[in-house]
Amino acid sequence: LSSQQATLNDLFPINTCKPTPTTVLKGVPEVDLSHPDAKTLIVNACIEFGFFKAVNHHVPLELMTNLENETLKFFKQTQLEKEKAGPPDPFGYGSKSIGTNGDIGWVEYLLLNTNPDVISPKSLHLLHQNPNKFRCAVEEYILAVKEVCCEVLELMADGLGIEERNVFSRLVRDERSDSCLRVNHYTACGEVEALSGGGNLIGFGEHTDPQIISVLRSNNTSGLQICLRDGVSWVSIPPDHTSFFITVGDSLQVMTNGGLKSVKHRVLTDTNMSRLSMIYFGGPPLNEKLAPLPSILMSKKEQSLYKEFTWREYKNAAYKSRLAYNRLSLFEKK
Ligand code: GA4
Repeated sequence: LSSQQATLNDLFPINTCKPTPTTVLKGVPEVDLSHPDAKTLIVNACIEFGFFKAVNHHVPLELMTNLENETLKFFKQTQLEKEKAGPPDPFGYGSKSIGTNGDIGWVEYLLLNTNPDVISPKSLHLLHQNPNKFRCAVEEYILAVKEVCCEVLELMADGLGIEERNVFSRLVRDERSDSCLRVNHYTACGEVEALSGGGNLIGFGEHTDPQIISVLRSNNTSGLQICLRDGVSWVSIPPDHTSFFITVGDSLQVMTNGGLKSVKHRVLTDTNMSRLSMIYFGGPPLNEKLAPLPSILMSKKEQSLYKEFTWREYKNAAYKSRLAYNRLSLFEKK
C-alpha cells in the first residue's frame, strides 16, 4: 500500500505545487491627472517604477466596457471563425503564439493598427465580420485612449521641465503615428493546468514595450506584474477596471537618455477568472528619428547613450527578437 501511495504522490505531488507566492505592490503609484502636482508625480513614478496608475482621466467606464463586451463577443466565436481574422501579420487575431520567434503564452488576442490609412486585409476582414458595433467600439475607444496617452505625455514633458510640452505627444498625434491597439484575452487556466505547471501559467512573458508609453485597461482580474528597478523582484499589480495603467516604453527611455527607463512586465493567468486587457501603444511615425532630446542632454550636460536610429529600424529589430530580449542593448553606444 505504501508503495502505491508513493506512486500517487509522485504523479500528483499536490503539496509541492503550490503557486509561487507573489508580492502585491502595496504602494502602486497613483496619479490624479487633474491634480496640480500631476506632472511631478508622473515623473517621480516613472523614475522609480516606469509605471503608474492614472485616475480621474475622464474616460467614461461605459466606453471601456463597451469595447470589452464587443471583443468578448469576438472571442466567444469558434476557433475556426476567429482564425479567419488571423494570423497576426502583425495585425489580426492570434492565439498562443506571440510574435514570430517562438514565444508562446496562454493568451489569445487581437492586434489592430490605429492608423486608418494602413488597415491591413486581416483587420478589414475582422471589421467586415463584426461590422458596426465592433468598429464603433474600437474607434470610439481609440479616440479616447489616445487623448489620455497625449495628456500623460504632455504632463510628462512639463514634469521634466521641457519647454515644448508636445515633444512626445506630437509623435502620437501625428497622422502617420505608428500606434496600435491590442486586446488580450487570458482564459482562466483552471486548477489542473495550474498545478501541472507548478503554479499560474504565463499568459504573456516578460518584456518591455518598444513604443513611447502604453496605456492599459483591464477587467477586474489580476495577473499583471511589473519588475522592480532591482531587475529581479516581480510584484503583482492589483487590478482596477476604472483606471488606466501607464508603462514607460523603450522609445521614451531613448528620448530621455535613460532618465525614464522602460519597465519589464508580464502577465500570469488566474486559475478561476478570465482576464481581458486592452492596451494602446503610443508610437512615433515610422520615419521618426529616435534620439535623446537636445534639451535633456543640455540641461543634464550628458552625452547621448544611444546610436542614431529611426522608429522603423527599432521596430524591425524588435520584431526580429524574442519577447524577453533587451532590444535597446543593440542601439547603445559602447
Ligand atoms: C510587445 C508590445 C506590443 O504588444 C507589441 C508586441 C509584438 C507582437 O506581439 O507582435 C512583439 C513584442 C511587442 C516585442 C518583440 C516582438 C514583437 C512580439 C515579439 C516577440 C505589439 C509590440 O509592438 O512589441
